Amino acid sequence: MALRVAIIGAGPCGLGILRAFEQARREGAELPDIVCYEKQSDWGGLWNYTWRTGIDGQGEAVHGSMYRYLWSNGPKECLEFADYTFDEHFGKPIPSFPPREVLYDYILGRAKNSDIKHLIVFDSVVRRLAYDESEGVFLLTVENLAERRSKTERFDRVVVACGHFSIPNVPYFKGIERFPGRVMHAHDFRDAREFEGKNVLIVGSSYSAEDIGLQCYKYGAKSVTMSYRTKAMGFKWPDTMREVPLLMKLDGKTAHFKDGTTREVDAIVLCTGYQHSFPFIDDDLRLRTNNRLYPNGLYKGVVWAKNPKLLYLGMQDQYYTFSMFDLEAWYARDVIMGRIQLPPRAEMEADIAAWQAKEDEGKDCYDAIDFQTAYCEDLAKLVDYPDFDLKTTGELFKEWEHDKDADIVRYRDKAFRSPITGTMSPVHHTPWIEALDDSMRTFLDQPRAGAA
Ligand code: FAD
Ligand code: NA7
Repeated sequence: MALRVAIIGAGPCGLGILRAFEQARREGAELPDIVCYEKQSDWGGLWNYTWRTGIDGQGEAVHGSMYRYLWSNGPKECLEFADYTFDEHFGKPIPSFPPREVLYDYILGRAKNSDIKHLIVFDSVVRRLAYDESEGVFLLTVENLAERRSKTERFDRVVVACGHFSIPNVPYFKGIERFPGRVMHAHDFRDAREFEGKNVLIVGSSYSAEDIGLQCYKYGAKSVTMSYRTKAMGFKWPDTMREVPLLMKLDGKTAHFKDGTTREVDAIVLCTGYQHSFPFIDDDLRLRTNNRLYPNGLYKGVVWAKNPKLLYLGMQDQYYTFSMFDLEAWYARDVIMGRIQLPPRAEMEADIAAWQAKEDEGKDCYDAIDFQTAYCEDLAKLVDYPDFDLKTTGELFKEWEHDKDADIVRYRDKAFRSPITGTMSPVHHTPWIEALDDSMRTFLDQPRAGAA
């Protein structure tokens, strides 16, 4: 009897492994029985924008953390699918930093180009993942949200692709409960225009802080103060943006910082990261990790070493995204199909420890980029995902980091060459800071070079 495989989530990772199976099918392989459960009514994961916050239309926690006017925060040349290029999808070169809608269109373009949608059961949330030792199978309880009915099914293999940027980490700051203005986490941030004319306080010093801070600046905030715990981002911010040490307490509208300075603020956005929180997974199967490049307990960043019939995708902190998810998906597929044999558990655990020790040696973002490039290269050697030049991709990431250091407001105006197709991107027709309209139509309406 064919193996039964469940995939949880139809975001980029879930769609990646469905594509990997589809590729094997096209080449004549016999596939396991596959079903993908997706709690939302549509595919695309975080890229499927929602205006909702808090609870969704089905009474479930809103998955979406993306916001209006979100543009790719890294060059698209660093995330391109090696088996479905931007040129193939758009039929012409497009600029390097597309807005969300454009990347969503690209992700869906590949998905539609594959015969996979019939494998996805939408409006179906996985409520419990357990393992039955006696029979050696997983018990997966899924609730169909439209019918409000649950069922428990047996699966031989399970792939967890539910993402890890949806459950906010929300620290407490003294006095915040009496703050007379808007307080939200980045997960609930949707529209920067809400902060036009306001003095905004951002807590955090990573990607969300950087981008939401810039969004607020771009859409007219009066000032943006960014408070860091460990280290300032250190970019050359515009005059109305600045970084300060950690927020200590709030006294009415007055924010007090660790260096003794204060600032009057009208609104607070906590850009304090997300939790790898999977309450629906039983304790012995549940990934417990902080947001790092090599998560705990996952051999090759994918296989749950304690029970290798369980696989996780996309659980890393991410420089690489779609192409890394694909490499993981191809690897997971081959493990499931028995094309790759795994070593004994002790060997897998030693390998994880060695990678994590290497990660811990890293000093800065350049080391982190090299580390994730090496991780991708390690997977690429093991699978038949189309070859692409990971060294060059890593170098592009470093160039992008330098661009951000040079000008954090203008780094998105640069153009990169695709390591996959060799295509040089055009420079976008409007500098990002002036491009208030993020629609796909406007973005793609690129005058031809030399046109008046
Ligand atoms: P997700 O996209 O989160 O998809 C997971 C899917 O699983 C969802 O559809 C969800 O509904 C479903 N699901 C969850 N729980 C269950 C359950 N119990 N049962 C059934 N279904 C479930 N990456 C980039 O490359 N470029 C960017 O510019 C970029 N910007 C980002 C901005 C923000 C604000 C955030 C939060 C992330 C950003 N990312 C960006 C990174 C992003 O993590 C990846 O691009 C990608 O979306 C991760 O894919 P995923 O499939 O792992 O998870
Ligand atoms: P990250 O990258 O996990 O960063 C979380 C940030 O939050 C980081 O700067 C942390 O500071 C800070 N943090 C966490 N807890 C606290 C407390 N208690 N006080 C102050 N600051 C805190 O999450 P992001 O949301 O920025 O990025 C996640 C994804 O979203 C990313 O892939 C993007 O593409 C979009 P630390 O440095 O640990 O001191």
